[in-house]
Amino acid sequence: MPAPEATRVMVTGALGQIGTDLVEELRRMHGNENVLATDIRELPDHTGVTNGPFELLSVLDTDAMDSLVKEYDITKIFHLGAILSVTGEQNPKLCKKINVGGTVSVLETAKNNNLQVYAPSSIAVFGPDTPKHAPQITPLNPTTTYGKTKVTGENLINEYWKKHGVDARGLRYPGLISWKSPAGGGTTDYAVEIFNAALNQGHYDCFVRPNTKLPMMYMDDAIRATLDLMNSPIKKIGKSRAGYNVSGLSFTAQELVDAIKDKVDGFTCNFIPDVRQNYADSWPDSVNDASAKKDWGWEAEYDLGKIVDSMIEGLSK
Ligand code: AKB
Repeated sequence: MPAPEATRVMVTGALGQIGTDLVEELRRMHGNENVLATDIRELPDHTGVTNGPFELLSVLDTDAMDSLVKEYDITKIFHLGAILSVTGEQNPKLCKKINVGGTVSVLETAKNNNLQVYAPSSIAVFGPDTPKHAPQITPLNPTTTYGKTKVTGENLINEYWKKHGVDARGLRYPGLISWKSPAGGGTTDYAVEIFNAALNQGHYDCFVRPNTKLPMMYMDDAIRATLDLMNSPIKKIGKSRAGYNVSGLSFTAQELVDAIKDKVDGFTCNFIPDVRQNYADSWPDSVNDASAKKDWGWEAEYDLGKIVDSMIEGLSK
């Protein structure tokens, strides 16, 4: 029997919040030299991503992407390079260009080189008409430009799968909470910033109202969900391949503040909602992830108490 093909992975947007954690885990699984980290930004000295190959890459440069895939003999791409909701509302043209153009680049490269692709979606695909406990299948009418680009991304994945047989998959990520790399440009960033502020200043000005409730997930769960989805046999991947709902937990901003106050003496928080409140209000409180559970066995592990302990421990290192 021929030896199974080695897995060699390319990650776009590798220096971002998800990329930093995902590259570390992929390198642990496949060996440092088999995971090519790429980003539009120069590699700083102080990141874990320095322990293996790194190349500068714009996700819009399909030719350069194709060359790197051939040079490093890549078998799958994790496409994390994207503009998030807040930056997307500030610069809608750039958001459409990077998010839609980048996904097309990756899918074209995958089609031409027979690669598997992971391209994440988001809870931002939902809009104000979505039930507050968001079903897997429901009309997608987001109000943010970012959300619209994520709907387009899901449609592109389905199109490349049906027309060209490209095995592309995605999750609708909730707000992600992690300590290794800062979040940036997103609405759910308050759930990360608050920990840094609590430990460094003892105070946080939160930009959403205390009763704002959103779907959230700890990064360790998100990385596990990503890899479980990608490693599942193709026969287990159903109609939701482009954007599986995955639930972690849901909490209000006030519940998060209270949980941190229990662990950080003297922590205070003011609520000063700004325009980001509108984006949060357009998203559901929680998601129904029955399809992910049924198709490939998804189950979250982190509750709020475990997240708070883990964030405080990680940031205190
Ligand atoms: C954002 O807030 O823009 C992202 C997301 C929910 O996709 N974290």
